[in-house]
Amino acid sequence: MLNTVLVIDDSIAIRERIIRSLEAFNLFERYYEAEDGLEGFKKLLASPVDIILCDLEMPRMDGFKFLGMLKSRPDFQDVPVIILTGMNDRDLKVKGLEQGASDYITKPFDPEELVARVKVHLKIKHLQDDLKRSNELLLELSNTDHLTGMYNRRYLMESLDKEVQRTIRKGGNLSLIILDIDHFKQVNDTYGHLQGDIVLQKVAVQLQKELRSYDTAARYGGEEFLAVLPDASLEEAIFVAERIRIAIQSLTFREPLSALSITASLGVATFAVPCCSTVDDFIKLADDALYRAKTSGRNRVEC
Ligand code: GH3
Ligand code: MG
Ligand code: MG
Ligand code: MG
Repeated sequence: MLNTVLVIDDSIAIRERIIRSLEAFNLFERYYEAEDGLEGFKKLLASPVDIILCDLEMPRMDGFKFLGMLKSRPDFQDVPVIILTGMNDRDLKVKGLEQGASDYITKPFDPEELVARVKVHLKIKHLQDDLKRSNELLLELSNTDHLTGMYNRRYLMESLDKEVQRTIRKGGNLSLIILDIDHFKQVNDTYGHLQGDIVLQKVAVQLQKELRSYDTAARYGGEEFLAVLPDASLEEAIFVAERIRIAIQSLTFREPLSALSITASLGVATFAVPCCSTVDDFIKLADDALYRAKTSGRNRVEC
């Protein structure tokens, strides 16, 4: 196992006894020691650990202050702390648990009990870590379009809503580009759906290349993409849209698509009260512009 532990106690003898007990069971790859809470916190900042064993009464920073500091930091909140208390410190044990300690060990301690308790809390810690990772992955998946790896509509709507609220509060520019590939059905009809997917992936990559790092692009629907451009005026957004249009028109493909060339129509809108006051109004504005681009010949930008 690759666990690491931090042992905080002002008594060198106790620290050594604890570490010797743990070493006998090969639970840890690395042991860190500190003589009080302050030194412990410094060590922790330099090297995060999987579990902490912490004395209560220590000079400078005692165990309670250490616990308070640790539990107020989101990055250390989940690290289990086992407090080391004297035989008759019932109130201290309770206070320690109330302040976020996971467990306590009574001094003088029994090595086997110490190891057994440490094992339990390491197991819980690792389950918690797994759960956190799964949640992060799930969140990422729920925001991602599977075909292109771009953000999906769900994420985009959330992020556009935030941008709209920010613009209403603070003013400034906010622009939107909707892109729809022209006659895409023909691509599928001619080359098949799988080749159509490859075209969508390539458009996605190209679109993201033409945007700035703080713009958000997403796959909005089948062959429709949307880009949110914070701090971009209508003129600037039209400029970007035109650049995207040319980049799409210039795309080349490998066999069996080497004869294919595609174009896209783009609608651009800028958020401005009172023309629009909600996300839906804003998208409708860009969508109307897209419709005009389609009806006036395709492969063009309208606003
Ligand atoms: P227009 O120029 O008016 O936009 O014509 P179009 O053919 O692009 O528009 P239409 O809405 O008629 O067709 C869109 C096509 O996009 C139909 C649908 O099968 C295809 N499509 C939607 N999602 C996907 C996908 O994930 N993969 C592939 N390969 N095709 C898709
Ligand atoms: Mg002490
Ligand atoms: Mg469409
Ligand atoms: Mg289309």
